Amino acid sequence: LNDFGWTRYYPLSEIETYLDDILAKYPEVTSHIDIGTSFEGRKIRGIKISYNEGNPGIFIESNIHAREWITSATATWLINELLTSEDADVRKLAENHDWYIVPVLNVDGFVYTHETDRMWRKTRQPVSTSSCIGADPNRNYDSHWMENNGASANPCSETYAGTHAFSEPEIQALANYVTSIKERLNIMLAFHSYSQVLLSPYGWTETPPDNFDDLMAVAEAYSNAVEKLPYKTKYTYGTSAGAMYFASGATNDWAYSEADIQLSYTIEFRDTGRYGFILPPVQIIPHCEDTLAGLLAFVEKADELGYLKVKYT
Ligand code: 0X9
Ligand code: ZN
Repeated sequence: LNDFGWTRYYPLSEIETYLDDILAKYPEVTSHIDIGTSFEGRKIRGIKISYNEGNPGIFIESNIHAREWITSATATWLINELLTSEDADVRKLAENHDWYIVPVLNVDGFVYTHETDRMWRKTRQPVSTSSCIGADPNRNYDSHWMENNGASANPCSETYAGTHAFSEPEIQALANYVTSIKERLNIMLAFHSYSQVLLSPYGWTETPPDNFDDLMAVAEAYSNAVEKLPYKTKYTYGTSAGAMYFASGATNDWAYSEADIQLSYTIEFRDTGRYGFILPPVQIIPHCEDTLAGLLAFVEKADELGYLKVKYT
C-alpha cells in the first residue's frame, strides 16, 4: 500500500492488489463489490465505503473507456483519501455518504491498453459479422439505444453500439448491480477523459431533463471549486448532447432515466487536448486534488438542493 503513490499509472493487477490491501486494512468500513465477469473472464470489482449504513449513496463508474487511465487513477486515489484524510470536510464527505466505486469497469480493454494498444477504447468481445473487435461500452446501455445517431451500427466504429443493448457483459453486469441498489443511490458519476467538462443527461436528445437547472447548479459548484485551486483548472458544463455531441446508450442517461438517479453526470477529466488520453503522470495527483475539491462543492450543493435524502426505509 505504501508504494501506491500515484506517480505512475498502475495496471489492473496492481489495482486489484491495492483493493485487496484496502479491504484488509479497513475491514470495518469497506466491503468488496462483485459486479460480475467480463467477456474474457476477468472479475469486475468494486469497493463500498460505508461508515454508517443508510447514508445517501454515491456511485462512481470509472474506466468504462479503456484508454482513459486518469479515471482509475483518480478513483483509486479517492478511495485512499476517503479512508485516510484528516481534513474535516473530507471526513464528512467520506462518513456521511455510502460510496460505491468501480475503478475499472472495462477490465478487458484496460488490460489491452497496457499490453497491446495504448489507445484502445472499446470492449474486447468479437463481433460475428466483422473482423473488428469490441463495442463502445458507453453506447451499450438500454436507454434510447442507437437513437438519434448517438451511436454507430458499424462494428469498426469507435462508437459502435453493439449488436443489441447490453450485448456487452460488463455493461449488463454494471446495470444489474446498480439496479439492485438503485433506491440507495442519489448520485451517479461516470469518470471519463478528456475535455474538462461536466455533462448531465441527456446525450440521446437535446431536450433538457426536468431538473436541468439543478443539474447545472451542481455542476457550476464543482467547476467554481476546482478553479479556486492553485492549478486554476477550468471545467465547463452542460447537457451531453448540448455541450458535447449526441451519444445514446451512455451510463448517465441510463442511470438518470432507468435507475432514477436524479444527479447523474459524465465528468470528462483533464486535460483539454495537449496530452489528451496520455495525461503525464505528474498531473495525476494535481488532477485528483481538483476532483476532490470539485466533489466537496458538488455534494454540498446537492444537499442544499435536497438531493441527498435517503430514498428507502
Ligand atoms: O463519447 C463518450 O462516450 C464520452 N466522451 S469520451 O471522449 N470519454 O469518449 C462522452 C459521453 C457524453 N454523453 C453522454 N454521457 N450521454
Ligand atoms: Zn470516455
